[in-house]
Amino acid sequence: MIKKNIQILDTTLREGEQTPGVSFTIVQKLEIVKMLDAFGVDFIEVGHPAVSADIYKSINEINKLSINAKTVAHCRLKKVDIEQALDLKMSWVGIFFGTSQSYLFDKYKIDEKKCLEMIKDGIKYAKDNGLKVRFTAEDASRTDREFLLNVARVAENAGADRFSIADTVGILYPEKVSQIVSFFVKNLNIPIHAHFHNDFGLATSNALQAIQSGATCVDVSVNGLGERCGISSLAEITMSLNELLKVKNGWNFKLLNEISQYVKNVTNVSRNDIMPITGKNAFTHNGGLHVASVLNNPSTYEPIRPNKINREHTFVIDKFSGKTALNHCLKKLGLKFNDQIIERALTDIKSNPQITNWTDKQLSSLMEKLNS
Ligand code: HCA
Ligand code: CU
Repeated sequence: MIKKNIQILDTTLREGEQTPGVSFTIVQKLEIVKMLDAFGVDFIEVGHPAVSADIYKSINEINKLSINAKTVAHCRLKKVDIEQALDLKMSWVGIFFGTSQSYLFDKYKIDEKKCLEMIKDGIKYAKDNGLKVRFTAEDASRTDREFLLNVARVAENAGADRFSIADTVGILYPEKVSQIVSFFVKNLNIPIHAHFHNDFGLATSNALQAIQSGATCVDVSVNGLGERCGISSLAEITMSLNELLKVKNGWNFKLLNEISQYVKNVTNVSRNDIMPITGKNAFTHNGGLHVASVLNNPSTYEPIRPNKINREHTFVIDKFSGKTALNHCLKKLGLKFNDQIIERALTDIKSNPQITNWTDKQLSSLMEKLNS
Protein backbone atom coordinates (compact mmCIF):
# COMPACT_ATOMS: atom_id res chain seq x y z
CA MET A 1 0.00 0.00 0.00
CA ILE A 2 1.37 3.41 -0.97
CA LYS A 3 1.90 5.70 2.03
CA LYS A 4 0.88 9.32 2.07
CA ASN A 5 3.64 11.93 1.67
CA ILE A 6 6.16 10.00 -0.42
CA GLN A 7 9.61 11.56 -0.20
CA ILE A 8 12.73 11.59 -2.36
CA LEU A 9 16.34 11.67 -1.22
CA ASP A 10 18.72 12.88 -3.89
CA THR A 11 22.29 11.67 -3.50
CA THR A 12 23.87 13.10 -6.66
CA LEU A 13 26.44 14.92 -4.52
CA ARG A 14 27.40 11.81 -2.52
CA GLU A 15 26.69 8.61 -4.47
CA GLY A 16 26.73 10.45 -7.81
CA GLU A 17 30.13 11.94 -7.13
CA GLN A 18 31.48 8.40 -6.62
CA THR A 19 30.94 7.79 -10.35
CA PRO A 20 34.39 7.32 -11.91
CA GLY A 21 35.48 10.58 -13.52
CA VAL A 22 33.09 12.79 -11.55
CA SER A 23 34.12 15.54 -9.15
CA PHE A 24 31.89 18.56 -8.74
CA THR A 25 33.32 21.96 -7.89
CA ILE A 26 31.76 23.78 -4.97
CA VAL A 27 30.06 26.23 -7.34
CA GLN A 28 28.54 23.31 -9.27
CA LYS A 29 27.37 21.69 -6.03
CA LEU A 30 25.63 24.87 -4.93
CA GLU A 31 23.94 25.11 -8.31
CA ILE A 32 22.78 21.47 -8.17
CA VAL A 33 21.43 21.89 -4.63
CA LYS A 34 19.47 24.99 -5.64
CA MET A 35 17.98 23.19 -8.63
CA LEU A 36 17.08 20.06 -6.62
CA ASP A 37 15.46 22.22 -3.98
CA ALA A 38 13.48 24.17 -6.56
CA PHE A 39 12.38 20.85 -8.09
CA GLY A 40 11.16 19.75 -4.67
CA VAL A 41 13.24 16.84 -3.38
CA ASP A 42 12.87 16.32 0.37
CA PHE A 43 16.39 15.28 1.36
CA ILE A 44 19.72 16.09 -0.27
CA GLU A 45 22.63 13.87 0.71
CA VAL A 46 25.39 16.43 0.41
CA GLY A 47 28.46 14.23 0.80
CA HIS A 48 30.69 12.40 3.23
CA PRO A 49 32.70 15.09 5.04
CA ALA A 50 35.49 12.72 6.12
CA VAL A 51 36.44 11.94 2.50
CA SER A 52 38.25 15.16 1.58
CA ALA A 53 38.65 18.82 2.48
CA ASP A 54 36.77 19.99 -0.63
CA ILE A 55 33.74 17.87 0.32
CA TYR A 56 33.78 19.20 3.88
CA LYS A 57 34.02 22.75 2.58
CA SER A 58 31.25 22.26 0.02
CA ILE A 59 28.88 21.04 2.75
CA ASN A 60 29.70 24.08 4.81
CA GLU A 61 28.81 26.33 1.87
CA ILE A 62 25.64 24.39 1.05
CA ASN A 63 24.46 24.79 4.63
CA LYS A 64 24.57 28.58 4.22
CA LEU A 65 21.88 28.39 1.51
CA SER A 66 18.33 28.98 2.49
CA ILE A 67 16.50 25.92 1.13
CA ASN A 68 13.51 23.76 2.05
CA ALA A 69 15.18 20.38 1.52
CA LYS A 70 16.88 18.77 4.50
CA THR A 71 20.59 18.24 3.96
CA VAL A 72 22.10 14.94 5.10
CA ALA A 73 25.78 14.21 5.73
CA HIS A 74 26.98 10.67 5.00
CA CYS A 75 28.88 9.10 7.89
CA ARG A 76 30.50 5.81 8.73
CA LEU A 77 29.48 4.31 12.05
CA LYS A 78 32.38 6.18 13.62
CA LYS A 79 32.59 8.98 16.15
CA VAL A 80 35.08 10.92 14.02
CA ASP A 81 32.60 11.08 11.16
CA ILE A 82 29.67 12.02 13.39
CA GLU A 83 31.79 14.72 15.01
CA GLN A 84 32.49 16.25 11.61
CA ALA A 85 28.75 16.35 10.95
CA LEU A 86 28.32 18.12 14.29
CA ASP A 87 31.06 20.63 13.45
CA LEU A 88 29.18 21.30 10.23
CA LYS A 89 26.01 21.90 12.24
CA MET A 90 24.06 19.31 10.28
CA SER A 91 20.61 18.44 11.47
CA TRP A 92 20.57 15.05 9.66
CA VAL A 93 23.19 12.32 9.29
CA GLY A 94 22.97 9.21 7.15
CA ILE A 95 24.95 6.60 9.04
CA PHE A 96 25.70 3.41 7.09
CA PHE A 97 27.05 0.05 8.16
CA GLY A 98 27.21 -3.24 6.25
CA THR A 99 25.21 -6.01 7.88
CA SER A 100 25.58 -9.07 5.61
CA GLN A 101 27.79 -11.98 6.65
CA SER A 102 30.56 -11.15 4.23
CA TYR A 103 30.60 -7.50 5.30
CA LEU A 104 30.82 -8.48 8.97
CA PHE A 105 33.40 -11.20 8.57
CA ASP A 106 35.46 -10.10 5.54
CA LYS A 107 35.15 -6.33 5.65
CA TYR A 108 34.97 -5.43 9.34
CA LYS A 109 36.11 -8.73 10.88
CA ILE A 110 33.53 -8.61 13.67
CA ASP A 111 30.69 -10.88 14.78
CA GLU A 112 26.96 -10.16 14.87
CA LYS A 113 26.93 -9.25 18.55
CA LYS A 114 29.65 -6.66 18.06
CA CYS A 115 27.83 -5.30 15.00
CA LEU A 116 24.66 -4.70 17.02
CA GLU A 117 26.61 -3.04 19.83
CA MET A 118 28.37 -0.73 17.40
CA ILE A 119 25.10 0.25 15.73
CA LYS A 120 23.50 1.00 19.09
CA ASP A 121 26.46 3.05 20.33
CA GLY A 122 26.94 4.97 17.07
CA ILE A 123 23.29 5.95 16.74
CA LYS A 124 23.02 6.84 20.43
CA TYR A 125 26.07 9.07 20.13
CA ALA A 126 24.53 10.94 17.20
CA LYS A 127 21.13 11.20 18.92
CA ASP A 128 22.64 12.35 22.24
CA ASN A 129 24.24 15.16 20.29
CA GLY A 130 20.95 16.27 18.83
CA LEU A 131 21.23 14.82 15.32
CA LYS A 132 18.41 13.26 13.33
CA VAL A 133 19.57 9.88 12.11
CA ARG A 134 18.82 7.88 9.01
CA PHE A 135 20.46 4.50 9.54
CA THR A 136 21.29 2.50 6.40
CA ALA A 137 21.94 -1.22 6.54
CA GLU A 138 24.42 -1.50 3.70
CA ASP A 139 24.09 -4.75 1.73
CA ALA A 140 20.74 -5.28 3.47
CA SER A 141 19.57 -7.26 0.44
CA ARG A 142 22.11 -10.02 1.20
CA THR A 143 21.60 -9.90 4.98
CA ASP A 144 19.80 -12.73 6.76
CA ARG A 145 16.24 -11.51 7.36
CA GLU A 146 16.11 -12.32 11.07
CA PHE A 147 19.45 -10.66 11.70
CA LEU A 148 18.40 -7.62 9.68
CA LEU A 149 15.32 -7.36 11.88
CA ASN A 150 17.59 -7.37 14.94
CA VAL A 151 19.66 -4.62 13.32
CA ALA A 152 16.56 -2.57 12.53
CA ARG A 153 15.15 -2.97 16.04
CA VAL A 154 18.45 -2.00 17.63
CA ALA A 155 18.61 1.04 15.35
CA GLU A 156 15.04 2.02 16.15
CA ASN A 157 15.51 1.55 19.91
CA ALA A 158 18.71 3.58 19.81
CA GLY A 159 16.66 6.45 18.40
CA ALA A 160 17.12 6.21 14.61
CA ASP A 161 14.52 8.34 12.84
CA ARG A 162 14.58 6.35 9.56
CA PHE A 163 15.70 2.84 8.58
CA SER A 164 17.08 2.50 5.08
CA ILE A 165 17.43 -0.76 3.19
CA ALA A 166 20.33 -0.64 0.74
CA ASP A 167 20.53 -3.00 -2.23
CA THR A 168 24.22 -2.20 -2.48
CA VAL A 169 25.04 -4.55 -5.36
CA GLY A 170 21.70 -4.30 -7.13
CA ILE A 171 20.61 -7.92 -6.81
CA LEU A 172 16.97 -7.43 -5.88
CA TYR A 173 14.01 -7.72 -8.22
CA PRO A 174 10.50 -6.42 -7.55
CA GLU A 175 9.05 -9.57 -5.94
CA LYS A 176 11.90 -9.71 -3.43
CA VAL A 177 11.67 -5.96 -2.80
CA SER A 178 8.02 -6.42 -1.99
CA GLN A 179 8.79 -9.18 0.55
CA ILE A 180 11.61 -7.31 2.27
CA VAL A 181 10.05 -3.87 2.36
CA SER A 182 6.60 -5.06 3.53
CA PHE A 183 8.29 -7.08 6.27
CA PHE A 184 10.10 -4.02 7.66
CA VAL A 185 7.14 -1.70 7.23
CA LYS A 186 5.11 -4.17 9.30
CA ASN A 187 7.74 -4.68 11.99
CA LEU A 188 9.08 -1.16 12.55
CA ASN A 189 7.48 2.05 13.70
CA ILE A 190 9.91 4.41 11.98
CA PRO A 191 9.56 5.17 8.25
CA ILE A 192 11.41 2.91 5.79
CA HIS A 193 13.74 4.25 3.09
CA ALA A 194 15.37 2.25 0.27
CA HIS A 195 18.42 2.61 -1.99
CA PHE A 196 18.76 0.52 -5.16
CA HIS A 197 21.81 -0.01 -7.35
CA ASN A 198 21.33 -0.70 -11.03
CA ASP A 199 23.75 -3.57 -11.69
CA PHE A 200 20.99 -5.62 -13.37
CA GLY A 201 19.04 -2.67 -14.72
CA LEU A 202 16.31 -3.02 -12.09
CA ALA A 203 16.85 0.04 -9.91
CA THR A 204 13.82 1.94 -11.19
CA SER A 205 11.43 -1.05 -10.98
CA ASN A 206 12.73 -1.89 -7.52
CA ALA A 207 12.29 1.64 -6.21
CA LEU A 208 8.74 1.81 -7.52
CA GLN A 209 8.00 -1.53 -5.88
CA ALA A 210 9.48 -0.30 -2.59
CA ILE A 211 7.06 2.64 -2.62
CA GLN A 212 4.17 0.31 -3.47
CA SER A 213 5.16 -1.90 -0.54
CA GLY A 214 5.07 0.92 1.99
CA ALA A 215 8.52 2.59 1.88
CA THR A 216 8.15 6.34 2.34
CA CYS A 217 11.33 7.47 0.60
CA VAL A 218 13.67 6.19 -2.12
CA ASP A 219 17.13 7.41 -3.05
CA VAL A 220 17.83 8.81 -6.49
CA SER A 221 20.57 10.70 -8.31
CA VAL A 222 20.43 12.96 -11.32
CA ASN A 223 20.92 10.84 -14.46
CA GLY A 224 21.26 7.74 -12.25
CA LEU A 225 24.90 8.48 -11.39
CA GLY A 226 26.73 6.37 -8.80
CA GLU A 227 29.26 3.61 -8.19
CA ARG A 228 29.45 1.07 -11.08
CA CYS A 229 26.03 1.25 -12.83
CA GLY A 230 24.64 3.89 -10.50
CA ILE A 231 21.24 3.98 -8.81
CA SER A 232 17.63 4.92 -9.63
CA SER A 233 17.41 8.22 -11.49
CA LEU A 234 15.58 11.33 -10.28
CA ALA A 235 13.69 11.75 -13.55
CA GLU A 236 12.61 8.12 -13.95
CA ILE A 237 11.47 7.81 -10.35
CA THR A 238 9.60 11.06 -9.92
CA MET A 239 7.94 10.85 -13.33
CA SER A 240 6.89 7.19 -12.88
CA LEU A 241 5.64 7.88 -9.38
CA ASN A 242 3.61 10.77 -10.70
CA GLU A 243 2.36 9.34 -14.01
CA LEU A 244 2.13 5.62 -13.26
CA LEU A 245 1.46 5.39 -9.53
CA LYS A 246 -0.41 8.69 -9.31
CA VAL A 247 1.70 9.93 -6.41
CA LYS A 248 1.12 13.64 -5.94
CA ASN A 249 3.99 15.59 -4.52
CA GLY A 250 4.24 19.11 -5.96
CA TRP A 251 7.40 18.31 -7.92
CA ASN A 252 8.26 21.05 -10.38
CA PHE A 253 8.60 18.89 -13.50
CA LYS A 254 9.34 21.91 -15.67
CA LEU A 255 12.84 21.97 -14.11
CA LEU A 256 13.67 18.28 -14.64
CA ASN A 257 15.24 18.62 -18.04
CA GLU A 258 17.41 21.55 -17.03
CA ILE A 259 18.76 19.67 -13.99
CA SER A 260 19.59 16.62 -16.08
CA GLN A 261 21.31 18.68 -18.78
CA TYR A 262 23.29 20.69 -16.24
CA VAL A 263 24.61 17.55 -14.53
CA LYS A 264 25.31 15.91 -17.89
CA ASN A 265 27.35 18.92 -18.99
CA VAL A 266 29.43 19.14 -15.83
CA THR A 267 30.05 15.40 -15.50
CA ASN A 268 30.41 14.22 -19.06
CA VAL A 269 29.25 10.72 -18.13
CA SER A 270 27.36 8.98 -20.92
CA ARG A 271 24.52 6.53 -20.51
CA ASN A 272 26.78 3.82 -21.87
CA ASP A 273 29.37 4.41 -19.13
CA ILE A 274 26.95 3.36 -16.39
CA MET A 275 25.05 0.73 -18.37
CA PRO A 276 24.60 -2.57 -16.49
CA ILE A 277 26.87 -5.55 -17.33
CA THR A 278 28.54 -4.19 -20.47
CA GLY A 279 28.91 -0.49 -19.57
CA LYS A 280 32.35 1.01 -19.10
CA ASN A 281 31.99 1.41 -15.29
CA ALA A 282 30.12 -1.83 -14.54
CA PHE A 283 33.15 -3.34 -12.78
CA THR A 284 35.00 -0.18 -11.78
CA HIS A 285 35.27 0.70 -8.10
CA ASN A 286 35.90 4.18 -6.80
CA GLY A 287 35.15 4.73 -3.07
CA GLY A 288 38.05 3.86 -0.73
CA LEU A 289 35.94 1.41 1.27
CA HIS A 290 34.71 -0.22 -1.92
CA VAL A 291 38.18 -0.82 -3.36
CA ALA A 292 39.59 -2.12 -0.05
CA SER A 293 36.70 -4.58 0.30
CA VAL A 294 36.81 -5.77 -3.31
CA LEU A 295 40.53 -6.51 -3.00
CA ASN A 296 39.75 -8.64 0.01
CA ASN A 297 36.58 -10.26 -1.33
CA PRO A 298 35.23 -9.11 -4.73
CA SER A 299 31.68 -10.24 -3.99
CA THR A 300 31.31 -7.43 -1.42
CA TYR A 301 30.72 -4.94 -4.25
CA GLU A 302 30.32 -7.19 -7.32
CA PRO A 303 27.12 -9.12 -7.90
CA ILE A 304 28.73 -11.18 -10.68
CA ARG A 305 32.36 -11.98 -11.42
CA PRO A 306 33.59 -9.83 -14.32
CA ASN A 307 35.43 -12.81 -15.88
CA LYS A 308 32.01 -14.36 -16.56
CA ILE A 309 31.79 -11.91 -19.45
CA ASN A 310 35.49 -11.77 -20.14
CA ARG A 311 36.09 -8.55 -18.26
CA GLU A 312 38.24 -7.53 -15.30
CA HIS A 313 37.56 -5.15 -12.47
CA THR A 314 39.38 -1.85 -12.34
CA PHE A 315 40.00 0.76 -9.65
CA VAL A 316 40.10 4.52 -9.80
CA ILE A 317 42.52 6.66 -7.79
CA ASP A 318 41.03 10.02 -6.85
CA LYS A 319 39.90 12.01 -3.79
CA PHE A 320 37.75 9.05 -2.65
CA SER A 321 40.73 6.68 -2.49
CA GLY A 322 42.09 5.19 0.70
CA LYS A 323 45.40 3.62 1.71
CA THR A 324 44.58 0.13 0.48
CA ALA A 325 43.59 1.32 -2.98
CA LEU A 326 46.70 3.45 -3.35
CA ASN A 327 49.03 0.70 -2.11
CA HIS A 328 47.46 -1.72 -4.55
CA CYS A 329 47.90 0.59 -7.54
CA LEU A 330 51.49 1.40 -6.60
CA LYS A 331 52.28 -2.29 -6.20
CA LYS A 332 51.04 -2.86 -9.75
CA LEU A 333 53.55 -0.22 -10.85
CA GLY A 334 56.28 -2.08 -8.92
CA LEU A 335 56.46 0.67 -6.28
CA LYS A 336 56.43 0.32 -2.50
CA PHE A 337 56.56 3.06 0.16
CA ASN A 338 56.29 3.38 3.91
CA ASP A 339 53.05 4.43 5.57
CA GLN A 340 54.18 7.99 6.09
CA ILE A 341 54.78 8.59 2.39
CA ILE A 342 51.50 6.88 1.50
CA GLU A 343 49.68 9.22 3.89
CA ARG A 344 51.34 12.24 2.33
CA ALA A 345 50.49 11.00 -1.15
CA LEU A 346 46.84 10.59 -0.13
CA THR A 347 46.80 14.12 1.24
CA ASP A 348 48.09 15.37 -2.12
CA ILE A 349 45.56 13.28 -4.05
CA LYS A 350 42.70 14.48 -1.86
CA SER A 351 43.74 18.10 -2.23
CA ASN A 352 43.54 17.82 -6.02
CA PRO A 353 39.85 16.97 -6.41
CA GLN A 354 39.92 18.12 -10.05
CA ILE A 355 42.00 15.03 -10.95
CA THR A 356 39.32 12.38 -11.19
CA ASN A 357 41.46 9.46 -12.33
CA TRP A 358 45.16 9.59 -11.55
CA THR A 359 47.09 7.98 -14.40
CA ASP A 360 50.08 5.70 -13.76
CA LYS A 361 52.31 8.50 -14.98
CA GLN A 362 50.80 11.10 -12.63
CA LEU A 363 51.04 8.68 -9.71
CA SER A 364 54.67 7.80 -10.44
CA SER A 365 55.72 11.43 -10.61
CA LEU A 366 53.83 12.29 -7.41
CA MET A 367 55.59 9.44 -5.60
CA GLU A 368 58.96 10.47 -7.01
CA LYS A 369 58.42 14.01 -5.76
CA LEU A 370 57.42 12.84 -2.28
CA ASN A 371 60.31 10.41 -2.06
CA SER A 372 63.04 12.80 -3.06
C1 HCA B 1 28.45 3.48 -0.17
C2 HCA B 1 27.41 2.35 -0.16
C3 HCA B 1 25.97 2.80 -0.27
C4 HCA B 1 25.45 3.41 1.02
C5 HCA B 1 24.00 3.79 1.00
C6 HCA B 1 23.53 4.66 2.16
C7 HCA B 1 25.16 1.53 -0.64
O1 HCA B 1 28.78 3.99 0.89
O2 HCA B 1 28.96 3.82 -1.24
O3 HCA B 1 24.32 4.99 3.03
O4 HCA B 1 22.35 5.01 2.19
O5 HCA B 1 24.80 1.38 -1.78
O6 HCA B 1 24.98 0.69 0.25
O7 HCA B 1 25.83 3.74 -1.32
CU1 CU C 1 24.92 3.11 -3.05
